[in-house]
Amino acid sequence: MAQKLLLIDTDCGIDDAQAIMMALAAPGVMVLGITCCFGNASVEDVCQNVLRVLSVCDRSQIPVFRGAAAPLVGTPDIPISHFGTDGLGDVLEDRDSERWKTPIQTEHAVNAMIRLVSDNIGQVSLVALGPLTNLALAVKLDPSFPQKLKKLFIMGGNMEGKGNRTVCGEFNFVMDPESAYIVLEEFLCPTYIASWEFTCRNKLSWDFFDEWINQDTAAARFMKEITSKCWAYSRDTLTSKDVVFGPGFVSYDSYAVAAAIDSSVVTESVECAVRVELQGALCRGMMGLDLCDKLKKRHRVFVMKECDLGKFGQLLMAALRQPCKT
Ligand SMILES: [Ca+2]
Repeated sequence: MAQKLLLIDTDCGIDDAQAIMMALAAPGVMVLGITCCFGNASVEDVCQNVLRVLSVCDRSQIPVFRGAAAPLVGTPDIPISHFGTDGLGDVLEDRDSERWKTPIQTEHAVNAMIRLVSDNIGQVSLVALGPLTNLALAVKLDPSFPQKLKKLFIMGGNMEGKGNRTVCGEFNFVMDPESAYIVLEEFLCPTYIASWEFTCRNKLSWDFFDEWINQDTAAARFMKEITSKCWAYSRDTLTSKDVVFGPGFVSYDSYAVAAAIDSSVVTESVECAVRVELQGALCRGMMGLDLCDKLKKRHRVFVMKECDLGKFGQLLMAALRQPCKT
């Protein structure tokens, strides 16, 4: 079986760490590199977080690239509370030590993205787990970049107008609406989107979470530690997800990785054109689904709707069984 080549673009918070671990654990998947973007934390913290995840999984040979530190327009509005100030729950020691700074590649993430995909034309699937700034920059630097990709998987946007960052906007898209707009207009490759509502509607139980983090592995101990003091993993704290969709464990970014690893995880999708709203006090950053073809766009994307939770749970469970014995 041919290996699946993945390139992961991330704003590594706790759920990104879960998603990256899922990709690392999947048999038949080769992660060519990980490109970093601001989002859950500063891009500097994001790079360090990725290096920590790779270290825990004994996969430090995978190159990590620093990318965009801010959105295309305006200044970054980085939350300080969701996954802690460092993005990984504010529990890890030796932040900013040379151990986590030295291994960052000197090549810029966007250049690396273009190079790695151009070296493997038609073979690389790009999985985007944060604001889409690096992707927007890539298509502006190399307009042929999207057509060199095999597939694009995005965690971001919304399909019902329900927001988590703003009234109608999902976090990744709201952090850089212009980049989300550019990507959904200019990436004409096969595109699969895990929206916020889709991930919340396919949540797992807290019982699953407890079994998951209590596995006897280095990765599970790491996950247990970084979620230990994080309010987003407290059963007692009501998040907007709980208010709208009921309580449960949602590993947001892992759905995009799961779809990239095994397409049968997604059992139903809506195929339609989409566009990101750039105006408005309530709707800036919202993704609109053009179900009636009003926009007359040629390019259609697949907006995920239903998920095989059994398969998804297995992929997630395997994610924490690392480092893998070879
Ligand atoms: Ca993310």
